[in-house]
Amino acid sequence: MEQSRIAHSIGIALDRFIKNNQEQFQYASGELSQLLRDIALASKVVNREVNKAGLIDIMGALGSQNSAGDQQQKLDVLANIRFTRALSKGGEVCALISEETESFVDLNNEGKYVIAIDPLDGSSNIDVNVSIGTIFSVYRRKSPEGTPIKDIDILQKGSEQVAAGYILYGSSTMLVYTTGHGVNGFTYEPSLGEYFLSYPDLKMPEDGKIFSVNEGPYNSFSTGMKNYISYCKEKNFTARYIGSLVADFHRNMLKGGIYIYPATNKDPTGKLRLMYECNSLAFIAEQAGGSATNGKNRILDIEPRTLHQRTPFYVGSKRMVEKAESFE
Ligand code: AHM
Ligand code: MG
Repeated sequence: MEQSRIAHSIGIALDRFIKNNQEQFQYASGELSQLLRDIALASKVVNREVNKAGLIDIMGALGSQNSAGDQQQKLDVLANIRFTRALSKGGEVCALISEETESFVDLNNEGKYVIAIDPLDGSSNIDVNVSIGTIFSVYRRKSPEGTPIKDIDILQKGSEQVAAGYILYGSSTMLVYTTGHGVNGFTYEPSLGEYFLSYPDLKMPEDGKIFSVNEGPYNSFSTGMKNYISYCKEKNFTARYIGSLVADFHRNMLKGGIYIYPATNKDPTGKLRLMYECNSLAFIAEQAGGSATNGKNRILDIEPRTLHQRTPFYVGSKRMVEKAESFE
């Protein structure tokens, strides 16, 4: 009782919160706690670099492309380096799946965990000073430690996640995560260099009035999707779309809303990546009482076949996701 009171006190530092809640983990050996601390530490370094973006010459395109053919920005590359370094040093992670690398990175250690990460999502917003984010998923490896990494370790369904979270580099920096026991949000205090609990046991409103869709490719949406957008407009819902998944998701989680990236002519299977964009947010949404589907099926039940697989994504308040699906 006392423990849970402390664990949910607003203002508790992230490190202490992780420690106090460690016994909730199914395998409470302290490694997952360390891993979360490693992610938090790397995010502070990335946060510093994001905040310096306009001051030193780290903005702008690097000129290379990532595995999906997108233009890589320098900060994407830097963030990937920071997170990879932090996660490989700790020894808890044996393999890393990243938006920025073609195949998974084998960290050649006895670590029990596999991480899927988008080190800096919303890259088109980096140069224009708009919120961006980091998204991560944590899985337990399935094959015995000390043996080579196998597909069963890497291509796990979202429902197998043991933890997931995101960092939002916004008007303030926030780290939001779940280990399957609800969702908690922490705000970064830059002068102290520490995250503090600001949103204990976050719950997404069951219904909402915000819809977040890029309507640019409207002509190539399915009839169902077009009809759902008409429905939102008839209902006088509010349209809000930043083009940064973490920011759009975070707003809808706090205020009640739906984010949709449907199939389009350009991206017939959707634009967003299952393994390091959708699964993590789907886990968080469900833990907060919301839901996430591909328009028909639960995101967390999709069997991944490839690392960079894409999927249509409907995520947000439960009733809104149900309503959107009913149009498909
Ligand atoms: P990225 O991984 O290249 O940054 O792309 C993912 C981003 C999401 O953050 C965002 O929701 C979406 O792409 C925006 O796409 P669009 O510009 O087509 O609306
Ligand atoms: Mg991304």
